Amino acid sequence: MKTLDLFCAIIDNFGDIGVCRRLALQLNREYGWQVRLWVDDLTAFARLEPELHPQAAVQFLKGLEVRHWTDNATVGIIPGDRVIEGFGCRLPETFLQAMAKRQPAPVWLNLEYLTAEAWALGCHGLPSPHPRLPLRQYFFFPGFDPRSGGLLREHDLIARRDAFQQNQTAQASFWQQLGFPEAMNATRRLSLFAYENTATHALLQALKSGPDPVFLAVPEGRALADVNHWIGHTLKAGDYRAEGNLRLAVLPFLPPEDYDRLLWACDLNFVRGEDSFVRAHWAGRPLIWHIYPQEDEAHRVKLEAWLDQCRRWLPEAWLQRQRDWNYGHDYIESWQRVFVDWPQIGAGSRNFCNHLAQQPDLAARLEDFCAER
Ligand code: TRH
Repeated sequence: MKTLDLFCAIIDNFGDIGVCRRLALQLNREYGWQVRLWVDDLTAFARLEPELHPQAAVQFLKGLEVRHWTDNATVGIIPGDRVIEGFGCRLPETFLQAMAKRQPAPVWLNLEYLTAEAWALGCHGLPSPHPRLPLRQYFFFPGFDPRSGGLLREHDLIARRDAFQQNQTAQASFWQQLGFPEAMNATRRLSLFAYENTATHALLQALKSGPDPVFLAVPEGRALADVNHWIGHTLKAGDYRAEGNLRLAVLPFLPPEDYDRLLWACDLNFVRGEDSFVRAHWAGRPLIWHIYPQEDEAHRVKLEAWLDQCRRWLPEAWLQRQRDWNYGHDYIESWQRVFVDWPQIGAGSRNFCNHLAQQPDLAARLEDFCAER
């Protein structure tokens, strides 16, 4: 059995731990790796795993050994066969020295942020020697291309999604369990997970004055501030409001498995960052991506690189909606147009998902990559 030390520093939001947790679980469940997951902020982690004890230095959860990554926590630890540094989080010096002493040295990877940019393909898998120690680190770039590190996708995910999407009773009981059975009566269901955005008001206005009843689920969080501003009221989890043809419900932060079901149950998902963005692809339904804003507008290039991946499957007008959303353009008419173009956008999104699902997933590529070394 292979042993792994996976390190995650939580900068802000949930993406870093969302990805690291998912990867750790999959490597353990599907490849039998024995995983020690080091996380510096267990309180943030506990939002995704409510059973986690934020005060415990060491605990076992869902087959994983979870360690609170504090100063000196790694002193005296013998590193595993493999070490993954999540998103360049920088390993402690003592741990690096322990890695250098180990024979053979662990296969050491830096799991990078997802990007569809061409330069990442050139860097994926490249080694980088440590300046002082006899160690080399490999860059591992997730991506949409068969030559990249791939996308996280559990082996049974698509089958579970299909079973859910084909089962009206399961969907009805899901909405019932969330406290909003009326979602089933709407013509379309949407979810809105995003950062603050000046374009939100136009979206809400378009849904309100749209031709059919639309149900919009808004998980508690940053996007809710814009919704509250538009509605002129402070909504909280569990609240429900009807405005014209818009039916608006506020959800609590869901366990990740329920969040997947929410994506599967909706006809259009607004997602953000990295992990929800990837999960929305696997829903096989249209998605609008709010990319994580970066300094010097670097995210614009990253957004265009993803749009290049979509172009074969989706109409140009839909790609323009992605730009409008990210750049805060508030075009009510364009949202109304979306419902007219729906069949084309829906079929294109499903085809794009099927195309991606034919490729090996990230964990499978990681397993092969490590085994080769
Ligand atoms: O939270 P994010 O904005 O994370 C971001 C990005 O990952 C970005 O790349 C990174 O640099 C930055 O953080 C620091 O968005 P993301 O990546 O979608 O992560 C959200 C996680 O929360 C994801 O795993 C899905 C999960 N989630 C739930 O489990 N339940 C919920 O109800 C919701 C709304 C999300």
